[in-house]
Amino acid sequence: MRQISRLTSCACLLACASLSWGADTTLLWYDKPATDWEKEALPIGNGRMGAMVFGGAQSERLQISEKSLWTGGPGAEGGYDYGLPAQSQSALVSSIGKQLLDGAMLEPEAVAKQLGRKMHNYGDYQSFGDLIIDSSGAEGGIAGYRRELDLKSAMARVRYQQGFTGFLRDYFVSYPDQVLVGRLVSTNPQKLRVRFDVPDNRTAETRIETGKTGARLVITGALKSNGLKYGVALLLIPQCGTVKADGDALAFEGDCAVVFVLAARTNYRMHYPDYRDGGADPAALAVQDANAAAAKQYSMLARRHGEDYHPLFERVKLDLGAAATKLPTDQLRAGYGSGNAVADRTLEQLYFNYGRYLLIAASRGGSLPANLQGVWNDKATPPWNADYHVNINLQMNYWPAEVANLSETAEPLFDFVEHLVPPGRLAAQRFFGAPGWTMFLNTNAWGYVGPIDWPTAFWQPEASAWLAQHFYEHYRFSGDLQFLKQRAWPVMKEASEFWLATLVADPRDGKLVVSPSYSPEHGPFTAGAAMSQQIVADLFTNAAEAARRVGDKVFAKRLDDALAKLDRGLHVGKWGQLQEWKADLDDAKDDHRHVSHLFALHPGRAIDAVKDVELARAARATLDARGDASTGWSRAWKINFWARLRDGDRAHKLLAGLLHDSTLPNLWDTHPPFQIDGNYGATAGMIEMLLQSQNDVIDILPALPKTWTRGSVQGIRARGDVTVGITWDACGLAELALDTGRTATLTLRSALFEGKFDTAAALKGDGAQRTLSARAKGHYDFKRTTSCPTN
Ligand code: FUC
Repeated sequence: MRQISRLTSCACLLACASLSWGADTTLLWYDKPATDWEKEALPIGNGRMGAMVFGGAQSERLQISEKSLWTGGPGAEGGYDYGLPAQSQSALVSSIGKQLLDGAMLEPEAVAKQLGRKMHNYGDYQSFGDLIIDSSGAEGGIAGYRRELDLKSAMARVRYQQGFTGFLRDYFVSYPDQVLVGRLVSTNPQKLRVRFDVPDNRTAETRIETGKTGARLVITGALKSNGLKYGVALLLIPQCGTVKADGDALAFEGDCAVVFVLAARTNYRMHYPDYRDGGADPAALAVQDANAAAAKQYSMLARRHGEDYHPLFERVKLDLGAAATKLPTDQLRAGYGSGNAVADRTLEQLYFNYGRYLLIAASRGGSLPANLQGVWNDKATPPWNADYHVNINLQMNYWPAEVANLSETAEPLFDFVEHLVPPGRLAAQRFFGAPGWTMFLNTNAWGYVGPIDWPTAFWQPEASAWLAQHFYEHYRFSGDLQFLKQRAWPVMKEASEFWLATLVADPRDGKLVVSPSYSPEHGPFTAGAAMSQQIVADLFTNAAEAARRVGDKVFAKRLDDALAKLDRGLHVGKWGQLQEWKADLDDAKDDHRHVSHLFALHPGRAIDAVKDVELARAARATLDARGDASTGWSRAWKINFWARLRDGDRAHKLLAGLLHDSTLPNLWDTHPPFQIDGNYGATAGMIEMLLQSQNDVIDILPALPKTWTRGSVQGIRARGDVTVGITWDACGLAELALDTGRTATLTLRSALFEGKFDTAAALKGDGAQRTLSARAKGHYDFKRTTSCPTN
């Protein structure tokens, strides 16, 4: 890296940086360093790499993760079987299925004893290590400390004064340059010692090289568990002063700034069954990444990062009436719900922006999808292995992707699911003797597709059908027929083949049901639990539509025929509830966190609250009985449920509960423990409150809570390739802007159309629901013409 001009003086850097430090809804900030990884440290990331910034003054810690560093899997001592038994289990599965069809109800423990399998070398997502920066040289107490995460620039910053010296540090993880970049500025000479600490479950060889323009620390090694190779390259580039080796660390001394770049690579390849890029030398790749980045000036790296990130983040803007606050974010959160409406709106807006930020930071093309912790993990054995649970959690991670106009963040999900199809075919064969593909509760980086032995959750063969929904939804939002043909259809068709082959006729009524069937984490094994039926119905409905679009009429007909005989899982029970099981077993006092039998309401679309009034009432009865208090992701799902039931106040109550009880000081969702799905699920839920389109009607402000008295949202997406802007006030919708990507007849629903409004576009129909003939690249504005007396 060329030396930056000393004219860019440290004083200027400090002053310039402070300009962005107003408290607003795109900034998390704190007045002390973090000490707790989970609750306080601040996450930055580029999808593949993540860093947690602690912001310590004398000793800074950046804990690093890289998505592919997993123990277990192929190469692990004792072997690995992808969760697949060597012998077929299909006779056993169908005999249990038959017992259930004959009316048995089996305890999960009993079924798990027969069908469960011990996870063998399943592995865990790993921490890559810790970048530690010890600072000495300045004397005196610390003053003016501030640590922040700027969501507009995706940069973490730390600033403080020690004695007469001012310090400014900023960090970002660049997607275009695939490195973590840091800049450490001081107004007087500073002394830094920089090292990289590696966890002890791997080999590590450290090499230090110093040159004219800087110094390099390279660590190379392999996980002891499975031999997966990794490499770290850290380059320290002084803008003045000197860098030299100091044992296993690099030491900098100088009176201005030093920049570092850190690259991390493994020889993982997301490819069943080998999962290795055999020829890759991760240390050499990391050195290559770091050298390429270091050839650019800091300002260029920051500019490239901004040019990549900014357009994604800026696509959507939400205004709920927030105002600048002097409160640090932890205090803003702690005070939430205590009577200051403006402060509450400020936190809600910030939380929404943070959800979008976290999705961009944890999911970008070219790496694994966001796991239970996004991309961040500091442990060798994290909760639930920090894996991919597919009975709600991975799916919830991607709920905001389309609606929040970030559809490219779903790319890793599509790649991941496609790569699971080949092992998923074996799961279908070995457990069911069926064609197509399936998988169960959870998976890892190593194509695990079998069931585990956790009785209350292990049986979940609906996972493949649920994941297929994301492919079809991408098509519904984008209208991208090529994506439908080339990527969605193969995944959907094979998932459908699996269910066409395994559904059985229920002697109770002759309908087709899933058996064995198990409602997630709850109740006995039965035939035809609601969630199983609803997910299969959703798949078949989507696949029948898709089949017609891609011209596979024969398959469409098979699906139509099956749908005609399928139990849709929509039974109303004795206390008016939507039944969780086909028999009316629900206990009105049960407050279990899973409400999976409302899948048809969300993320499915079989229950339309406007048309299916009775089913909507039953869903409401179920939710009332389950109650509002729950764990993080469960509250987030309930926001979406209530939004789909068009009850904005109740959806907001769930959001408020989530912020109050299930949100950590760094605004991460807590189950507990930290689980990122709740952040994503709530972000999506906030959009569902403002806009819905699941039933081919663009429904404006379907669930606006009273407490959001005025506001606006720009850039959110409706199905049919439509980008939507909405402004509302105390009288409801005031302005609507639609940008249409395709020629189509759109159906719009809004109370606005019942009053007086202006539009240049021709609308057909009357009342709240109208149709609009939209052009490709069309822009349409609608404005209320009457004034609002309470404004
Ligand atoms: C699902 C949930 C659990 C937990 C786990 C990671 O199984 O039911 O509560 O969130 O995922």
